[in-house]
Amino acid sequence: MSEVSVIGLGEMGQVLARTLLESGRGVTVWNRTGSKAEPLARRGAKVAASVSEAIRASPVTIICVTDYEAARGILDEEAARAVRGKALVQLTTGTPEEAREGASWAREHGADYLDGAIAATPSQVGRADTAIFVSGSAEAFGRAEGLLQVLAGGLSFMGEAPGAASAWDMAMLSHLFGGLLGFYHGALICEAENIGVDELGLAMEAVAPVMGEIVRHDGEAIHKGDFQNPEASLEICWRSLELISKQARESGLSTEFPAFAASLFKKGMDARLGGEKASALIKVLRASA
Ligand code: FVH
Repeated sequence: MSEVSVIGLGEMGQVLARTLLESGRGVTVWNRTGSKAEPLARRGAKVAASVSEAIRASPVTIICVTDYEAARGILDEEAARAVRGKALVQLTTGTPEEAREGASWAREHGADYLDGAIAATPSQVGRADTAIFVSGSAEAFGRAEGLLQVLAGGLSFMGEAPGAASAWDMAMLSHLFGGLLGFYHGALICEAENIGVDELGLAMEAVAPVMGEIVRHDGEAIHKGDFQNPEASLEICWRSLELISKQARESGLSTEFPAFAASLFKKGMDARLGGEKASALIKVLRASA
């Protein structure tokens, strides 16, 4: 028996398996394209001939493949028989609904199910400050906690609702990609003004805690529904976005990102929210859901 099996050896799965091996755990691996298991076998991993063999090899199995469709395809009838009494940790990115479906499938086949999200890139796995969110069966968490802690010092159990970890993941990814789109547009501005984009990246890292405070204040305002007495009104933010659009036109840059953001804030202006906090834009977004 191994201590843990890892199914899916893409960029992320490779690192998960390697990190567990390096921590001295006994690891069994399986991947659709078998050649990806070879570097891990050289480091001491056992290579299973099938998914069900991998699941049978350990009390805990971690799955990390492209998406839930791939995961559903992998978990065939033979795998369904193998999971009885095992803990299954699904680290494939998916929606809360997919996590709930995964939990039902596991319950139906007698497995303890944990759904999780890795809030890191492969090179960040194994660090004390790396975050993995998991939710679902407390029993499965008890069995997998020590292993997951090896992968991410910032491991958090978000409760027994199977969809909770995915909801956290989707919400944080929404912020990440929104921010990255803004950063890529910022890169265009830097290029137009002969500023190194690497310098912009460094500057953004330095101001991240202050920016994080703004996000925290917005979270509190939205949670309480209190949008009065703004430090930065929705109108002033809209004006800034209009300026970014103007700069893009002046410099012959793409206006796609600032025009999109400004158009959303303009809806806030039209809804007479200009004098409220910028986070009052949530009212517009809720209304157009
Ligand atoms: N890479 C990252 O930075 C992110 C960080 C946050 C979390 N994600 C999620 O992790 C999942 C896997 O991502 P990945 O980066 O490892 O993805 P790939 O390198 O493309 O590897 C994909 C693996 O999935 C296997 N696979 C795909 N389809 C099937 C299938 N139908 N049947 C069996 N296996 C399948 C693929 O196998 P192969 O192509 O090597 O045979 C790889 O093992 C993902 O949810 C991210 O959102 C990573």
